Amino acid sequence: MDIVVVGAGSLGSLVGGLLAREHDVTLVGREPHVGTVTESGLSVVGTEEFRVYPNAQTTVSQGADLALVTVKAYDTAALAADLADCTFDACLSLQNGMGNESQLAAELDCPVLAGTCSYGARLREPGTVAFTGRGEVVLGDRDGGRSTVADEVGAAFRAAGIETTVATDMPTRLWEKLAVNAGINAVTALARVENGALADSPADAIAADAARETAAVAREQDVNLSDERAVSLVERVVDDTAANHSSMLQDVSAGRRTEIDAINGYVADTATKPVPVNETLAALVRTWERHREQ
Ligand code: KPL
Repeated sequence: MDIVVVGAGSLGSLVGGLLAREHDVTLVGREPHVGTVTESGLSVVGTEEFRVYPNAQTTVSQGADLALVTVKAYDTAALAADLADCTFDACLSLQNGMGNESQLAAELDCPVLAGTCSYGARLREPGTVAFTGRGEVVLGDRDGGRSTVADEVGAAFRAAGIETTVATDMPTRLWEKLAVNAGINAVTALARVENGALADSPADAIAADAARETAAVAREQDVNLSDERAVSLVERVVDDTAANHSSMLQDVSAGRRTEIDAINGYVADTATKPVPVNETLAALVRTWERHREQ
């Protein structure tokens, strides 16, 4: 399969690198990462170690069988407009936050699949991505139900050795993933700790409360997500990705904008009842973001 990975940051580089073992992959990212990959290949270190030689470029200039989107949620709308000029057979969003798929589908003339990914990754230096935790990719039709395209993309991921489930209940899965990110990302970013530090820590109750509030908002949207399931998913991901720096911690450490608006901010904005833990986490991270800009 011919795959363009748009957003070769930590996760995009890891998933793109794994896919490149089996498929023709083009990574679209920023310099100096792109230049280093072009010159010396992409080195994956940690949980599995290997080097692959995908194409790498800074803009999307061609179509492909699959556009795999891993950009930050706040870049989705602009990217969707850029992708509209290329022809893809399918598009898969493996991004944090809600609403990415509908923004892509509004511009693209191909099926847009929804996906979640709990693999842990960190861009260590240009050309090198650390594989910090084996997780799972779950993908499927964004509105739920069976889809041949999702089966084909799932088979392509599995052929590359990526743990992949094709699901028929993606709307629920996206809320589950939102609960995990709402519980883990802001807390680890504010405390400046890796995911595993949340286990049995003074902050694990904050993470659990953020996940419970997210489950309550999901139920307001007619999504069947219990408090218990939301909390147990947070605990499982904390365990599975213990050595990982969450994407928000990576953003804060690098002085970059975060995805707070699409995670705790989204929960707070969508809730019809108070969600004080998500509101507090969103306010703290937004305060950091504003301070960083001054
Ligand atoms: O999605 C993640 C993220 O960091 O954004 C988790 C699953 C929490 C892994 O770190």
